[in-house]
Amino acid sequence: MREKIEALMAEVAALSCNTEQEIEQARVRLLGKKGEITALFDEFRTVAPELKREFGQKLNVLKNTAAAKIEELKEAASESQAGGAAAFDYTMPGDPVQLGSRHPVSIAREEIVNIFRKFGYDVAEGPEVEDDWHVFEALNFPPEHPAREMQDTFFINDSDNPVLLRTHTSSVQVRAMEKMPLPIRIVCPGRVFRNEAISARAHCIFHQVEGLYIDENVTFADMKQAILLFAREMFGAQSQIRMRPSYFPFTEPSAEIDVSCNICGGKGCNICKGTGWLEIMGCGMVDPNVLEASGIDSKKYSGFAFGMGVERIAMLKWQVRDLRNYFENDLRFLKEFETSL
Ligand code: 2NM
Repeated sequence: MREKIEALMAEVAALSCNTEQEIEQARVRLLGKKGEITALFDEFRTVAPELKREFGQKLNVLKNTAAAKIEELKEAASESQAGGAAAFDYTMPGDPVQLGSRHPVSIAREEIVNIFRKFGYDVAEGPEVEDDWHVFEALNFPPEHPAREMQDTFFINDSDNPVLLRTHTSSVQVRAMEKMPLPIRIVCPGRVFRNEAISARAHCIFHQVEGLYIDENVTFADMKQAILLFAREMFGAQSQIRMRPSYFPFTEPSAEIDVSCNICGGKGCNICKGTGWLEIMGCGMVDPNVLEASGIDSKKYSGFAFGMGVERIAMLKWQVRDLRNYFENDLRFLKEFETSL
């Protein structure tokens, strides 16, 4: 028995086969049901009791060595198959590169900004993390205004001079009024943050484009014409606008702008809920207090400002029914905009 074990040990050590078929044959010959090592285990039952300990150990070592060797050969074989020059066909075409597409919010923001650039507006950007002055105080928000409460605004800290996330991009326009030479004609695209429950119509993060024009003798009529021309570029040449009186702390007078429904042309449909009109933005003449807070002489200068939500404009332009489509990244939704570059 000792000789048989030693002979098989030597055989296992010398074992060399390349193909998976050869390896499998070797495994069956040694370790299979009728294999040579298996046969030795049968023979072991007849070994004299005083030799059982020695032979038992040797047999186990043989069996484990053989099994490890077979595994080793298998691994080497599969590696050489995957990496071997002969196995890899370099003429195979590669996997196609999956191109993404522009997000509808990006497409809409770009379109809005480009329309105003064509009108001669510059683009200004500013910080998302702001202070109370640029978001509220300089914009004529009274101290007790609800937007200043924790429920509506995300505060980063609660010191006397709080750090907060901007709730509108008007803060960028305050920074522009403080720094830029007059006249000022800018649009400010960017993310804004409001502490709101997420629904089909609201989210705590959304995108705005706000505009500002300050010069001598800027009038309400100038504002109306700029917005009408914008609406016609964005929603079609047939578009009409109407104004409804409104209120914002930073403008006086203020108005809400509706555009005639681009689906039914104003006759009334389920998109405009039968009214023929869609609300697209707020606007107004910049309050003299706001001009003065940024160091602009309100006797000499006047201006108008407006603000719109990019998600909302995209919803109206492309009939997106639920705001949540914008951040779920469902490819069936995103691919709808593949050609709208
Ligand atoms: C709106 C509506 C009306 C606005 C005002 C200003 C600033 F900085 F000039 F005071 N920026 N944006 C404004 C005015 C924004 O959004 C609905």
